[in-house]
Amino acid sequence: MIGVFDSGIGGLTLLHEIIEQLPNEQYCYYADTENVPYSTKTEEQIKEFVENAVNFFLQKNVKAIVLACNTATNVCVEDLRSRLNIPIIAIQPAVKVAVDYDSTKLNGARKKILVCATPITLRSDRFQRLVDSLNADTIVERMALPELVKFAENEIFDGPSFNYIKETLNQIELRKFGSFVLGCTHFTYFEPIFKKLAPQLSIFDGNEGTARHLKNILEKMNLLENSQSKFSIEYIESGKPTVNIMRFNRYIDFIKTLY
Ligand code: DGN
Repeated sequence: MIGVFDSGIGGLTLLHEIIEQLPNEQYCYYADTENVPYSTKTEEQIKEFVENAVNFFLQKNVKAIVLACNTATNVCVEDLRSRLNIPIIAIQPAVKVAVDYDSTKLNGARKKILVCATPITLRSDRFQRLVDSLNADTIVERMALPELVKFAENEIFDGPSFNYIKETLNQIELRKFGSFVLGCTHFTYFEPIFKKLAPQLSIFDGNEGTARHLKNILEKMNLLENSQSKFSIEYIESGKPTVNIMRFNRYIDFIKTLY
């Protein structure tokens, strides 16, 4: 079994991509519904929330844990990797993919990259290290869109969320940018709105790369499930004795419309 964690339903966008690449596995998706959104929490609190999920996964004897939450990656991944002896695969903003795209597709005419993520991700040391590791001439700008997490959790995918993104993008000179990086798994739900408001920009998220990384690691460790009959998904919501499966299925159906 593979444990997939997010503060809420954002990580379902990554789970969907993982299932595309690894269709035979058993999954346990843990949404920390009781504590979402993480933007209003301290790092200490987030560490505690992630620890609860990790302990839950360990009791289930998972073979790998996926942090499908950029915020959790930035706060916890190093500590988890130093303590646990199963693979911890962690999503992070796909800045490098955007840089590679810019340098090949834009014929060297390098433009700025706009990274949209939670305030915690954008101000984290880990994200700063990622930016520092890029070519010095790459310009990365940050934009926090914390309200999008709430819109996503409430299944508000147009109207108020459209206006919120539009008003925020209106405050910047979009023509200076070559691409958006959606550095929060909740933001992938709004990709069609970003596309509509800025059709000239390329959009990247970390889902495809993270799923590929998970596949490579499991392959190397000889831990891939080959038998088709084994596929299953279990959903867990913190603080809730029963899970609203219909709600999860609605998100999964919506994610399918994004691709
Ligand atoms: N989905 C999470 C992320 O990728 O950062 C964060 C959501 C939140 O709780 N703020």
